[in-house]
Amino acid sequence: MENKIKEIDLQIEKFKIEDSESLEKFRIQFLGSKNILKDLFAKIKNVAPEKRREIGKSINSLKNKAQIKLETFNEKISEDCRENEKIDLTLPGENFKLGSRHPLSIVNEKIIDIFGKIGFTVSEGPEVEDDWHNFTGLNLPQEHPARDMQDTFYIEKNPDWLLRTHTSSVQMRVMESNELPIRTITPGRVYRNEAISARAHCFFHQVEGLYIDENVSFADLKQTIQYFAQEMFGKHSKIRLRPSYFPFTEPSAEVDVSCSLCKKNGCNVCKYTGWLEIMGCGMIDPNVLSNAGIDPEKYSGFAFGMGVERMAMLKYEVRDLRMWSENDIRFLEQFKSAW
Ligand code: 2U9
Repeated sequence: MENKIKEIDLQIEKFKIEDSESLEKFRIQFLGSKNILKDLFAKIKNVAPEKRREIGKSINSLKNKAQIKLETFNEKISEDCRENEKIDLTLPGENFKLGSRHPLSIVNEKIIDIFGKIGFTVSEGPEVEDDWHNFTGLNLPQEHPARDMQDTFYIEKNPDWLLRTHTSSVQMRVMESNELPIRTITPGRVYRNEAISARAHCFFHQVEGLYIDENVSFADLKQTIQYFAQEMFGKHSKIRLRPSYFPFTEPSAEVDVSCSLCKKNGCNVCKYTGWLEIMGCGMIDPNVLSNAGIDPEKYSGFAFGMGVERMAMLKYEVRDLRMWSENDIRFLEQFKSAW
Protein backbone atom coordinates (compact mmCIF):
# COMPACT_ATOMS: atom_id res chain seq x y z
CA MET A 1 0.00 0.00 0.00
CA GLU A 2 2.78 2.43 0.99
CA ASN A 3 4.49 1.75 -2.34
CA LYS A 4 1.30 2.39 -4.29
CA ILE A 5 0.89 5.73 -2.47
CA LYS A 6 4.47 6.73 -3.29
CA GLU A 7 3.95 5.73 -6.90
CA ILE A 8 0.79 7.88 -7.25
CA ASP A 9 2.51 10.75 -5.46
CA LEU A 10 5.22 10.64 -8.11
CA GLN A 11 2.64 10.42 -10.89
CA ILE A 12 0.91 13.56 -9.59
CA GLU A 13 4.22 15.41 -9.40
CA LYS A 14 5.45 14.36 -12.83
CA PHE A 15 2.17 14.79 -14.68
CA LYS A 16 2.81 17.41 -17.37
CA ILE A 17 0.00 19.92 -17.63
CA GLU A 18 0.53 22.12 -20.69
CA ASP A 19 -2.89 23.06 -21.91
CA SER A 20 -6.55 22.77 -21.00
CA GLU A 21 -6.71 19.30 -22.54
CA SER A 22 -3.98 17.84 -20.30
CA LEU A 23 -5.48 19.74 -17.36
CA GLU A 24 -8.77 17.90 -17.91
CA LYS A 25 -6.97 14.57 -18.19
CA PHE A 26 -5.22 15.26 -14.88
CA ARG A 27 -8.53 16.14 -13.24
CA ILE A 28 -10.21 12.93 -14.46
CA GLN A 29 -7.29 10.74 -13.41
CA PHE A 30 -6.80 12.10 -9.88
CA LEU A 31 -10.02 13.90 -8.94
CA GLY A 32 -12.75 12.66 -11.30
CA SER A 33 -15.64 10.45 -10.24
CA LYS A 34 -13.62 7.24 -10.95
CA ASN A 35 -10.17 8.51 -9.92
CA ILE A 36 -7.35 6.19 -8.76
CA LEU A 37 -7.33 7.62 -5.24
CA LYS A 38 -10.81 6.18 -4.74
CA ASP A 39 -9.35 2.68 -5.36
CA LEU A 40 -6.82 3.34 -2.61
CA PHE A 41 -9.53 4.48 -0.18
CA ALA A 42 -11.49 1.32 -0.97
CA LYS A 43 -8.50 -0.86 -0.16
CA ILE A 44 -7.93 0.65 3.31
CA LYS A 45 -10.04 -2.11 4.83
CA ASN A 46 -7.30 -4.62 3.91
CA VAL A 47 -4.66 -2.68 5.89
CA ALA A 48 -3.77 -3.68 9.44
CA PRO A 49 -6.03 -1.72 11.83
CA GLU A 50 -3.13 0.07 13.62
CA LYS A 51 -1.87 1.42 10.28
CA ARG A 52 -5.23 2.48 8.82
CA ARG A 53 -5.18 5.98 10.29
CA GLU A 54 -1.77 6.82 8.90
CA ILE A 55 -2.57 5.38 5.45
CA GLY A 56 -5.87 7.29 5.36
CA LYS A 57 -3.97 10.52 6.12
CA SER A 58 -1.47 9.85 3.33
CA ILE A 59 -4.21 9.25 0.75
CA ASN A 60 -5.95 12.46 1.86
CA SER A 61 -2.77 14.46 1.41
CA LEU A 62 -2.42 12.97 -2.09
CA LYS A 63 -5.90 14.23 -2.85
CA ASN A 64 -4.98 17.73 -1.55
CA LYS A 65 -1.81 17.76 -3.60
CA ALA A 66 -3.77 16.90 -6.78
CA GLN A 67 -6.36 19.57 -5.93
CA ILE A 68 -3.71 22.28 -5.44
CA LYS A 69 -1.92 21.34 -8.67
CA LEU A 70 -5.23 21.45 -10.58
CA GLU A 71 -6.13 24.90 -9.22
CA THR A 72 -2.68 26.35 -9.84
CA PHE A 73 -2.61 25.21 -13.46
CA ASN A 74 -6.22 26.18 -14.01
CA GLU A 75 -5.39 29.78 -13.09
CA LYS A 76 -2.20 29.77 -15.15
CA ILE A 77 -3.92 28.41 -18.25
CA SER A 78 -6.78 30.95 -18.07
CA GLU A 79 -4.21 33.74 -17.69
CA ASP A 80 -2.30 32.47 -20.74
CA CYS A 81 -5.54 32.41 -22.72
CA ARG A 82 -6.28 36.00 -21.74
CA GLU A 83 -2.77 37.10 -22.76
CA ASN A 84 -3.05 35.36 -26.12
CA GLU A 85 -6.45 36.86 -26.81
CA LYS A 86 -6.09 39.39 -29.62
CA ILE A 87 -8.19 42.53 -29.32
CA ASP A 88 -9.25 44.12 -32.58
CA LEU A 89 -9.35 47.80 -31.74
CA THR A 90 -10.92 48.64 -35.09
CA LEU A 91 -14.15 46.78 -34.27
CA PRO A 92 -17.15 49.03 -33.50
CA GLY A 93 -18.04 49.27 -29.78
CA GLU A 94 -20.99 47.45 -28.32
CA ASN A 95 -24.19 49.49 -28.30
CA PHE A 96 -25.41 50.62 -24.90
CA LYS A 97 -29.18 50.45 -24.64
CA LEU A 98 -30.39 53.98 -24.00
CA GLY A 99 -33.35 54.52 -21.71
CA SER A 100 -36.09 56.94 -22.61
CA ARG A 101 -38.28 59.52 -20.92
CA HIS A 102 -41.58 58.15 -19.64
CA PRO A 103 -44.35 59.37 -21.99
CA LEU A 104 -46.17 60.96 -19.05
CA SER A 105 -42.99 62.91 -18.18
CA ILE A 106 -42.71 64.07 -21.80
CA VAL A 107 -46.31 65.34 -21.76
CA ASN A 108 -45.95 66.82 -18.25
CA GLU A 109 -42.84 68.74 -19.30
CA LYS A 110 -44.54 69.97 -22.46
CA ILE A 111 -47.43 71.38 -20.39
CA ILE A 112 -45.02 73.05 -17.95
CA ASP A 113 -43.08 74.47 -20.88
CA ILE A 114 -46.19 75.94 -22.54
CA PHE A 115 -47.37 77.70 -19.37
CA GLY A 116 -43.79 78.69 -18.49
CA LYS A 117 -43.68 80.81 -21.66
CA ILE A 118 -46.54 82.99 -20.38
CA GLY A 119 -45.13 83.42 -16.89
CA PHE A 120 -46.60 80.53 -14.89
CA THR A 121 -44.27 79.18 -12.21
CA VAL A 122 -44.36 75.56 -10.97
CA SER A 123 -45.54 74.80 -7.41
CA GLU A 124 -45.40 71.51 -5.55
CA GLY A 125 -46.92 70.23 -2.33
CA PRO A 126 -47.50 67.12 -0.20
CA GLU A 127 -49.34 64.03 -1.49
CA VAL A 128 -50.63 63.28 2.02
CA GLU A 129 -52.91 66.22 2.73
CA ASP A 130 -55.19 67.45 5.46
CA ASP A 131 -58.93 67.87 5.05
CA TRP A 132 -58.73 71.69 4.96
CA HIS A 133 -56.39 71.98 1.97
CA ASN A 134 -57.99 69.17 -0.04
CA PHE A 135 -61.66 69.79 0.74
CA THR A 136 -62.99 72.28 3.28
CA GLY A 137 -60.89 75.27 2.18
CA LEU A 138 -61.92 74.59 -1.41
CA ASN A 139 -65.61 75.05 -0.66
CA LEU A 140 -66.22 71.36 0.04
CA PRO A 141 -67.28 71.25 3.72
CA GLN A 142 -68.11 67.95 5.50
CA GLU A 143 -71.27 66.36 4.12
CA HIS A 144 -71.00 68.38 0.89
CA PRO A 145 -72.43 66.05 -1.80
CA ALA A 146 -69.58 66.90 -4.19
CA ARG A 147 -67.14 65.07 -1.87
CA ASP A 148 -68.68 61.87 -3.23
CA MET A 149 -67.44 62.83 -6.70
CA GLN A 150 -63.94 61.94 -5.56
CA ASP A 151 -63.62 58.61 -3.75
CA THR A 152 -60.96 59.34 -1.19
CA PHE A 153 -58.24 57.24 0.45
CA TYR A 154 -58.13 58.24 4.12
CA ILE A 155 -55.15 57.61 6.40
CA GLU A 156 -56.29 55.21 9.14
CA LYS A 157 -54.09 56.74 11.83
CA ASN A 158 -55.72 60.16 11.53
CA PRO A 159 -59.08 60.71 9.78
CA ASP A 160 -58.07 64.30 9.06
CA TRP A 161 -55.34 63.03 6.72
CA LEU A 162 -55.88 61.69 3.22
CA LEU A 163 -54.16 61.13 -0.11
CA ARG A 164 -54.86 64.28 -2.12
CA THR A 165 -57.61 63.79 -4.68
CA HIS A 166 -56.48 66.78 -6.77
CA THR A 167 -53.55 69.18 -6.82
CA SER A 168 -55.94 72.05 -5.92
CA SER A 169 -54.67 71.41 -2.38
CA VAL A 170 -51.28 72.76 -3.48
CA GLN A 171 -52.95 75.87 -4.94
CA MET A 172 -54.67 76.36 -1.58
CA ARG A 173 -51.27 76.32 0.13
CA VAL A 174 -49.79 78.71 -2.46
CA MET A 175 -52.65 81.18 -1.88
CA GLU A 176 -52.16 81.06 1.89
CA SER A 177 -48.46 81.77 1.83
CA ASN A 178 -47.66 83.84 -1.27
CA GLU A 179 -47.87 87.48 -2.17
CA LEU A 180 -50.29 88.47 -4.93
CA PRO A 181 -50.42 88.35 -7.89
CA ILE A 182 -50.13 84.57 -8.22
CA ARG A 183 -49.61 82.81 -11.54
CA THR A 184 -48.66 79.19 -11.03
CA ILE A 185 -49.30 75.61 -12.16
CA THR A 186 -49.20 72.50 -9.96
CA PRO A 187 -48.24 69.25 -11.66
CA GLY A 188 -48.48 66.15 -9.48
CA ARG A 189 -49.85 62.72 -8.69
CA VAL A 190 -53.32 62.40 -7.20
CA TYR A 191 -55.21 59.43 -5.74
CA ARG A 192 -58.78 58.19 -5.99
CA ASN A 193 -60.28 55.02 -4.59
CA GLU A 194 -61.40 53.50 -7.89
CA ALA A 195 -61.25 49.95 -9.21
CA ILE A 196 -58.46 49.74 -11.79
CA SER A 197 -59.64 49.30 -15.39
CA ALA A 198 -58.82 50.58 -18.88
CA ARG A 199 -60.76 53.78 -18.07
CA ALA A 200 -60.01 54.36 -14.36
CA HIS A 201 -57.03 54.05 -12.02
CA CYS A 202 -56.41 54.59 -8.33
CA PHE A 203 -53.80 57.25 -9.13
CA PHE A 204 -53.20 59.60 -12.01
CA HIS A 205 -51.46 62.91 -12.72
CA GLN A 206 -52.85 66.38 -12.98
CA VAL A 207 -51.70 69.82 -13.90
CA GLU A 208 -53.82 72.55 -12.38
CA GLY A 209 -53.34 76.26 -12.90
CA LEU A 210 -54.18 79.38 -10.97
CA TYR A 211 -54.02 83.07 -11.80
CA ILE A 212 -55.07 85.66 -9.20
CA ASP A 213 -54.73 89.43 -9.53
CA GLU A 214 -56.90 92.53 -9.65
CA ASN A 215 -59.34 92.51 -12.58
CA VAL A 216 -58.71 88.97 -13.83
CA SER A 217 -61.66 88.07 -16.05
CA PHE A 218 -63.24 85.12 -17.78
CA ALA A 219 -61.84 86.54 -21.05
CA ASP A 220 -58.30 86.11 -19.63
CA LEU A 221 -59.15 82.51 -18.79
CA LYS A 222 -60.49 81.79 -22.26
CA GLN A 223 -57.48 83.40 -23.96
CA THR A 224 -55.01 81.46 -21.77
CA ILE A 225 -56.71 78.17 -22.57
CA GLN A 226 -56.85 78.93 -26.27
CA TYR A 227 -53.11 79.67 -26.23
CA PHE A 228 -52.49 76.38 -24.41
CA ALA A 229 -54.66 74.33 -26.79
CA GLN A 230 -52.92 75.76 -29.86
CA GLU A 231 -49.44 75.10 -28.43
CA MET A 232 -50.42 71.59 -27.38
CA PHE A 233 -52.55 70.41 -30.29
CA GLY A 234 -51.48 72.65 -33.17
CA LYS A 235 -52.00 76.27 -34.13
CA HIS A 236 -55.23 75.59 -36.05
CA SER A 237 -56.91 74.16 -32.95
CA LYS A 238 -60.15 75.72 -31.80
CA ILE A 239 -61.69 75.52 -28.32
CA ARG A 240 -65.24 75.53 -27.05
CA LEU A 241 -66.45 75.97 -23.49
CA ARG A 242 -69.48 74.14 -22.07
CA PRO A 243 -71.08 75.25 -18.78
CA SER A 244 -70.28 72.88 -15.90
CA TYR A 245 -70.06 72.69 -12.12
CA PHE A 246 -67.07 72.51 -9.78
CA PRO A 247 -67.39 73.43 -6.07
CA PHE A 248 -64.31 75.67 -6.18
CA THR A 249 -65.11 77.72 -9.29
CA GLU A 250 -68.09 79.86 -10.30
CA PRO A 251 -68.90 80.07 -13.14
CA SER A 252 -67.33 76.80 -14.28
CA ALA A 253 -66.82 75.25 -17.70
CA GLU A 254 -65.51 72.19 -19.44
CA VAL A 255 -63.16 72.76 -22.35
CA ASP A 256 -63.15 70.87 -25.66
CA VAL A 257 -60.52 71.17 -28.36
CA SER A 258 -61.26 70.54 -32.05
CA CYS A 259 -60.17 67.01 -32.98
CA SER A 260 -56.85 67.35 -34.78
CA LEU A 261 -57.01 63.76 -36.05
CA CYS A 262 -60.10 64.17 -38.22
CA LYS A 263 -60.12 67.99 -38.49
CA LYS A 264 -63.66 67.94 -37.12
CA ASN A 265 -64.88 65.53 -39.84
CA GLY A 266 -65.53 62.85 -37.21
CA CYS A 267 -63.47 59.82 -36.20
CA ASN A 268 -63.66 57.17 -33.51
CA VAL A 269 -61.24 59.08 -31.19
CA CYS A 270 -63.66 62.02 -30.93
CA LYS A 271 -66.63 59.64 -31.23
CA TYR A 272 -67.72 61.45 -34.40
CA THR A 273 -68.34 64.73 -32.55
CA GLY A 274 -65.28 66.58 -33.89
CA TRP A 275 -64.41 67.67 -30.30
CA LEU A 276 -62.23 66.24 -27.53
CA GLU A 277 -62.66 67.15 -23.85
CA ILE A 278 -59.34 68.35 -22.46
CA MET A 279 -59.90 70.14 -19.13
CA GLY A 280 -62.17 71.89 -16.67
CA CYS A 281 -61.91 75.52 -15.59
CA GLY A 282 -63.65 78.48 -14.03
CA MET A 283 -63.40 81.69 -12.02
CA ILE A 284 -62.24 80.96 -8.47
CA ASP A 285 -65.23 80.98 -6.11
CA PRO A 286 -65.11 84.06 -3.81
CA ASN A 287 -65.51 81.73 -0.79
CA VAL A 288 -62.27 79.95 -1.73
CA LEU A 289 -60.42 83.27 -1.99
CA SER A 290 -61.69 84.36 1.47
CA ASN A 291 -60.76 80.95 2.94
CA ALA A 292 -57.16 81.65 1.90
CA GLY A 293 -57.23 85.19 3.31
CA ILE A 294 -57.58 86.94 -0.08
CA ASP A 295 -60.11 89.78 -0.39
CA PRO A 296 -62.61 88.72 -3.11
CA GLU A 297 -63.78 92.33 -3.45
CA LYS A 298 -60.33 93.40 -4.59
CA TYR A 299 -59.00 90.29 -6.31
CA SER A 300 -60.34 87.74 -8.74
CA GLY A 301 -58.80 84.77 -10.44
CA PHE A 302 -59.24 81.82 -12.70
CA ALA A 303 -58.28 78.17 -12.29
CA PHE A 304 -58.12 75.16 -14.55
CA GLY A 305 -57.28 71.48 -14.22
CA MET A 306 -56.35 68.71 -16.63
CA GLY A 307 -55.34 65.07 -16.46
CA VAL A 308 -51.86 64.31 -17.83
CA GLU A 309 -52.85 60.72 -18.76
CA ARG A 310 -55.78 62.09 -20.76
CA MET A 311 -53.48 64.53 -22.60
CA ALA A 312 -51.04 61.68 -23.32
CA MET A 313 -53.87 59.44 -24.54
CA LEU A 314 -54.96 62.12 -26.99
CA LYS A 315 -51.40 62.77 -28.13
CA TYR A 316 -50.32 59.12 -28.50
CA GLU A 317 -53.72 57.47 -29.05
CA VAL A 318 -53.29 55.02 -26.18
CA ARG A 319 -56.68 53.68 -25.14
CA ASP A 320 -55.88 51.76 -21.93
CA LEU A 321 -55.03 53.84 -18.82
CA ARG A 322 -53.16 50.92 -17.23
CA MET A 323 -50.41 51.13 -19.86
CA TRP A 324 -49.04 54.33 -18.27
CA SER A 325 -48.16 52.69 -14.96
CA GLU A 326 -47.32 49.08 -15.87
CA ASN A 327 -43.73 49.97 -16.87
CA ASP A 328 -43.76 47.45 -19.72
CA ILE A 329 -40.47 48.21 -21.45
CA ARG A 330 -41.93 47.21 -24.87
CA PHE A 331 -44.55 49.93 -24.46
CA LEU A 332 -42.20 52.56 -23.01
CA GLU A 333 -39.53 52.06 -25.68
CA GLN A 334 -41.85 53.54 -28.28
CA PHE A 335 -41.52 57.01 -26.79
CA LYS A 336 -37.81 57.57 -27.45
CA SER A 337 -38.06 60.92 -29.18
CA ALA A 338 -38.91 64.09 -27.36
CA TRP A 339 -42.17 65.91 -28.15
C1 2U9 B 1 -58.17 76.53 -6.34
C2 2U9 B 1 -59.35 76.96 -6.87
C3 2U9 B 1 -59.86 76.35 -7.98
C4 2U9 B 1 -59.08 73.75 -10.35
C5 2U9 B 1 -59.98 73.18 -11.38
C6 2U9 B 1 -60.93 71.71 -12.70
C7 2U9 B 1 -61.73 72.79 -12.93
C8 2U9 B 1 -61.15 70.42 -13.35
C9 2U9 B 1 -60.44 68.16 -13.57
C10 2U9 B 1 -59.93 67.96 -14.93
C11 2U9 B 1 -59.75 66.51 -15.17
C12 2U9 B 1 -59.66 67.24 -12.72
O1 2U9 B 1 -57.89 65.68 -13.71
S1 2U9 B 1 -59.27 65.88 -13.69
O2 2U9 B 1 -60.08 64.82 -13.27
N1 2U9 B 1 -60.28 69.48 -13.05
O3 2U9 B 1 -62.03 70.23 -14.11
N2 2U9 B 1 -59.95 71.95 -11.81
S2 2U9 B 1 -61.19 74.06 -12.01
O4 2U9 B 1 -59.74 74.73 -9.66
C13 2U9 B 1 -59.19 75.30 -8.57
C14 2U9 B 1 -58.01 74.89 -8.04
C15 2U9 B 1 -57.49 75.50 -6.92
C16 2U9 B 1 -57.60 77.16 -5.12
